[in-house]
Amino acid sequence: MPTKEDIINTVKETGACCIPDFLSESELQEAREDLDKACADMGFGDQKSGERARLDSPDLLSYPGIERIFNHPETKELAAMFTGDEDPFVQEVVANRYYPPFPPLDPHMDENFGLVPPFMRLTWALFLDDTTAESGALCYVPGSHLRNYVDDAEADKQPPTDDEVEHADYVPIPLTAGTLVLRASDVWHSVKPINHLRRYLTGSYISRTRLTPWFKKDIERIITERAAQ
Ligand SMILES: O=C(O)CCC(=O)C(=O)O
Repeated sequence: MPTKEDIINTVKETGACCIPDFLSESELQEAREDLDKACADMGFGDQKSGERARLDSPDLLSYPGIERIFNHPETKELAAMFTGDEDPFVQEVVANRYYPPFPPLDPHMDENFGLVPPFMRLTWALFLDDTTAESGALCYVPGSHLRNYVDDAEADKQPPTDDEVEHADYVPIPLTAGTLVLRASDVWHSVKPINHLRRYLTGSYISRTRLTPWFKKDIERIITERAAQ
């Protein structure tokens, strides 16, 4: 059983780490039921094959089976260890439901070169369905997040090229339902073609104390929007 320190070291070194069986069977079932309710309530009641429902709203927290996962003490503790911030900010509150068949997601990164200082932001995803290496696996390039950090010791470090990101060696992460995947938010990733129902909840935690001006503004915007809801 890896310790929390082992888990965080793995995320820092490789960009990702899986924690299987993060939820009990009953928690998993409640999360699935609540995600289906949220999809119906938020306009995806008649989702069709080949469509992706992406819900991006703090309203998801009003569903107890979903809220439990976003406020899970262990994820919070891991995020605090990763960011070095006692109380990192919950930046994203998102749920996804893909109805198969759905095409692969091309290799990409969520954060451009230099946007995120090292280990400032942790993304987690709690998967509600099994994925295999052939169907629906999230893939990543171990160590690629390190390419995205500006490094004072390497003044002429260049951003990765589109070609590098497209042709890197992507490793699939097959997993069972109930697995939590932690990833450095800027690790390069892609998704294999999806041939089965694929649902997950995902969020990100960002350090409050090491924010760059861009993120400071973005977080002020999120706080204002949430207060108005
Ligand atoms: O569905 C996933 O696992 C990843 C989705 C993704 O990379 C994206 O929406 O940018």
